Amino acid sequence: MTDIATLERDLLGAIDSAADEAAIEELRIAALGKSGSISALLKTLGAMTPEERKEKGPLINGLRDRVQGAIAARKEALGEAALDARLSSERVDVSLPVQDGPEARGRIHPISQVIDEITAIFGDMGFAIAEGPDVETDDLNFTKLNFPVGHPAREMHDTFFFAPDANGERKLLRTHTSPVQVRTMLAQEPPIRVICPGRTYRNDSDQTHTPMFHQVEGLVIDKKANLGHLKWVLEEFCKAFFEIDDVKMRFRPSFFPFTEPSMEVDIQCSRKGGEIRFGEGDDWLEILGCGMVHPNVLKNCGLDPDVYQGFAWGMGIDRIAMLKYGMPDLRPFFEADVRWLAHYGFRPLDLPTLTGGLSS
Ligand code: 2NL
Repeated sequence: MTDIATLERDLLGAIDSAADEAAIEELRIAALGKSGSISALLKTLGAMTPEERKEKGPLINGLRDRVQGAIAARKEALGEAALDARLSSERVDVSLPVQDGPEARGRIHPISQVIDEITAIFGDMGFAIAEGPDVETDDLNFTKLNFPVGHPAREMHDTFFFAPDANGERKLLRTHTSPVQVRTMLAQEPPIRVICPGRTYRNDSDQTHTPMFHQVEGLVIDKKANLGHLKWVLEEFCKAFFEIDDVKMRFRPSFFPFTEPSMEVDIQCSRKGGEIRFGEGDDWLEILGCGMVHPNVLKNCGLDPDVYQGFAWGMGIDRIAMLKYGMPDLRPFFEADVRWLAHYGFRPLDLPTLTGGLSS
């Protein structure tokens, strides 16, 4: 057997038994690479006599062609085998049940849920949503709202104050969301219809009060906005929010510095066995405060009280969330306990809408 024939037999044998694509590549380099065995043979052609070259040339070139062909064929076969192996090991079983994603495990906090519900109801009545900063000026939180400096009503809104800045101004954590409505009146022309949900703060901490809580306030300013409109808006809200067909409401005289007249509002309820139901029975439960915007507030916000009038109301979100969803204690609202949230939370994709149901 010639050297060339021996080399061919050895190479084809090795190619045939190469186990994977890496092994075949190693063989290709060893035979056809720059310093490969076939490349070395090809190089010898240059030093041969023409007769010798005529004889050996076709033999060496034939060897190269057959080895190249064998490598290509083996590579293809190994590639197909590798793909087959991957396809069978990575097969997807489409009959398996879908695994729960984060949207199925996560929960919406009842306060966020109630804000979404309130937004859906007032949005449907044509109200816009306004938001403002938690850190406010004394002017927007108190003075513009007709709490004069030194007035005792300020004491009921004791809050957290920041150190005075270079101008001696002491910023504070807002005690209600009313400054957002003040900002709205200062920024846009009536007619105004806004609701302002958000975090509020007071220096209060006991069984029924947390230093941070949530409020939603509403404001309507127009030339002829009146108390009848206020009563209708609140009645429609209560029916929609508590998901009842009808409800009696009671408006009792009260006092707020920023409204005149001012009222506290109770809704009809029954209390049987510790369970409160709305829209039935002959008991009452206070749920909000409201009134006609005080002329001083209109003036302070750049509106002429002889041209414009309006009404406003405010309520505690945490409290009405507890009432609607039967939660007995306020404190777990802010404890970030996932077990509580798993029990009282809402599914993220069940967005409250008037047509689809607020709380279902
Ligand atoms: C309550 C009572 C109330 C308002 C808030 C308001 C805002 C402006 C002008 C006039 Cl800018 N009024 N807000 C009015 C009446 C009552 O809240 O008991 N909240 C928990």
